Amino acid sequence: MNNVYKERLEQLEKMHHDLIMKKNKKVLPGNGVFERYENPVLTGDHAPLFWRFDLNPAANPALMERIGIHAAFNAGAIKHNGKYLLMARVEGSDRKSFFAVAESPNGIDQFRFWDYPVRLPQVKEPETNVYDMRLTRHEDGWIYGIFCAEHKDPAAADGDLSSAVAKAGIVRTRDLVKWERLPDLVSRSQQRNVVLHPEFVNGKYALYTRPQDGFIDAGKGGGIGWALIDDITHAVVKDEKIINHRYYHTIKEVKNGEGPHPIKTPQGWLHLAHGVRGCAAGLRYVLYVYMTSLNDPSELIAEPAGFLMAPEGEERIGDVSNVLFTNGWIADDDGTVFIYYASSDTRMHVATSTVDRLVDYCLNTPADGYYSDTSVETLTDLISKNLKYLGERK
Ligand code: M1P
Repeated sequence: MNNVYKERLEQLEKMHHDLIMKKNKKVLPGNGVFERYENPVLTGDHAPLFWRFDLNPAANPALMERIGIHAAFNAGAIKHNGKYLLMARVEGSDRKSFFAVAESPNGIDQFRFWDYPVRLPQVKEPETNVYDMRLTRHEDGWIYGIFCAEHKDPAAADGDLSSAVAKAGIVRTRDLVKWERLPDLVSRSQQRNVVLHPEFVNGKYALYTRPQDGFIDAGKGGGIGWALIDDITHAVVKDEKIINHRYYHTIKEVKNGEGPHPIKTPQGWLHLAHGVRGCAAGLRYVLYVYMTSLNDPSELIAEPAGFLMAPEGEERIGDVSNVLFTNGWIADDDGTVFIYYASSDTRMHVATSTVDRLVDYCLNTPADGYYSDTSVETLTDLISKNLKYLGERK
């Protein structure tokens, strides 16, 4: 073993160890609805050294990186056997993404990848790329993963090497190690951001969908859809209705999509989603919440105006800048909610809140009035109530 190899290995091992063991702290005072944390929880650099380097000194005397792991983002999340697990979208420098589980004892730091990435069982026509898995522990006893399975568009014109088709791939597992692949979701439109509701509804499986005319563009489609499925082992979207719409001049005018599956609360189902608007800098992705009825999870009962979270500081910059995206959150038994979100298609972060605070935010934050004048009216109302209150205190 030469000195270069030895020194580099020591440095790399120390850096990797320090990164994983770095304590994460809340950024306070925050806005009272949730707290951000100082450090990202998962990045490409969290990938084990034995994924990236050939560690045999005879084969790799300069200890060069052989396989670049570029990013870890858009992670599904689940608590399993007392551990906080992220099902990350890991992207190599070859641009392919794949899934890998990272585990933490506390949900806010020390995320460490399991030794091997997930080897998804393949279907007859294997997809080129896979990403953005939502995990659902369903009342049928299985843990399901629904993800985007992307293929080259068979109808693309000659020379068009970008057009793609998005389908929803479906897998299930009991232990997050052994996976069973079910047939892809059959749907008339392109589907990304498909999420399984955790309970049966009228005896059927229920999916949140996102029907689009194109791979990127919603076209005449878009909105968060809702579809009941007779048989999850041969899932077909027969009827689909939009339960959360896009609107002109809002944070979700271009498109939106369900995040992780909703959390059941005494006041209703609490949903986390992403909304997209266009601007001179391109698309801007933010996170928002809404609630639906316990009796009918497809009935909207509350939606605060605007975003819950938008990119801030270093979150604004990355492979696809100005993007926050979420497909994972964990509601703990004590009511803590761990919101896992990715910034700019590059890294994962956590924010914490509670079920009570998020429900309060949903039910007591004014809804969008869709006009500047209604925004001023809402603001004026709060200002006058506050000034009266402050005056009475004097
Ligand atoms: O690049 C931002 C996001 O773009 C897509 O989002 P949507 O499904 O709303 O079109 C997805 O590719 C997502 O992975 C990505 O983070």
